[in-house]
Amino acid sequence: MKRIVSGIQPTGSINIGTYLGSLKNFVKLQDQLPDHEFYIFIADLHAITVPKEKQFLRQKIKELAAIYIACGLDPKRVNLFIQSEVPAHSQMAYLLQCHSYMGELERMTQFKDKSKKQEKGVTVGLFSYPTLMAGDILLYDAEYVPVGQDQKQHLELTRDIANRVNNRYGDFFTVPEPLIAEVGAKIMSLTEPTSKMSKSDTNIKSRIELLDPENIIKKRINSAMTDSLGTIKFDQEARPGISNLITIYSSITGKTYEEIENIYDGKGYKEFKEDLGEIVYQELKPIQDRYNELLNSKELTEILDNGRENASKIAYKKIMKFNNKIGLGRK
Ligand code: AQP
Repeated sequence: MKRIVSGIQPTGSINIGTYLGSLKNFVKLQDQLPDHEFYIFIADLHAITVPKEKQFLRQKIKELAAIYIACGLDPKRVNLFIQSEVPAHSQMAYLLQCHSYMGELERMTQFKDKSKKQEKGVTVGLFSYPTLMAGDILLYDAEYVPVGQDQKQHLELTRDIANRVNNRYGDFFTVPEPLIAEVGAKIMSLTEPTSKMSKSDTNIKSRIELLDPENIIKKRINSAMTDSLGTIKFDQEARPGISNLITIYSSITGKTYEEIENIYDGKGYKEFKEDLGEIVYQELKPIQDRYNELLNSKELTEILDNGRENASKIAYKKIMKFNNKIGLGRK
């Protein structure tokens, strides 16, 4: 059976960047690829690479689990689980660290960016993050990994590690391919449209969170940075602000950039932003309703228990085989 694996970190409240770049794509794929098994997880081990307060982390793990299902993941199609509840992820990360080089990890742009932002010490976990991600994927022999543009470099490293292990010990890992959403692969900050919209950006106005109320959603769109030209035209390089809003519009409605430009030909930012605020609100409203039903439900606990059982079986077998392959333990 072919497999698809992906995860999201519970590092904050999920915003429309993660939703459009990742979550919405998972939901589409589960319907488009009925012959694939899905392993989707809450990447809590990744979340602690930058230290988190205990209660905050617990809350965000639970929220993210409910959001996954509220966004339309079908628990009959998808094994949803919490990464730390399947210990093989940490074990595989260590084994892959022993098959990776300092130089290749030092080149990772996410490490360079995130380590610069750390006021206190940078953890070894932040440095070795890509080997944990490689383990997440290779444990399940995933064929495809749906990710946003920013994770492409980590996926390339995963492919390099998989090829290295395969060359050294004989074919063992499936070499995965990235699946990047055509539109929405990189949603930018609303206040600084040349940077990615991020959960941990200290400026709350930079994003719309999936659980934001109607008035906040509309306020954030209205105050999103644009430029003084006033026309609705896509030009990523020269006009990143309006282009980002057009991308959000396009990835929710499915309309092309050209169709959107035609609709707003001769109209200004005010009308465009008002419509976009309503479009985003209408997209998020049913997700919020379902989220509230799920958050403290037995249903959610059962989904996570089931996901853990199914993921553990595969992951445990793969770790045991890898230990054996490289000569660890007893035969
Ligand atoms: N702004 C974005 N546009 C498109 N895709 C995005 N993704 C994240 N932000 C955007 C994609 O969502 C998946 C899960 O991301 P993640 O939470 O595991 O990691 P991240 O990319 O580090 O997300 P953040 O929000 O920037 O988290 P923090 O602030 O904690 O570092 C990935 O596939 C990602 O590409």
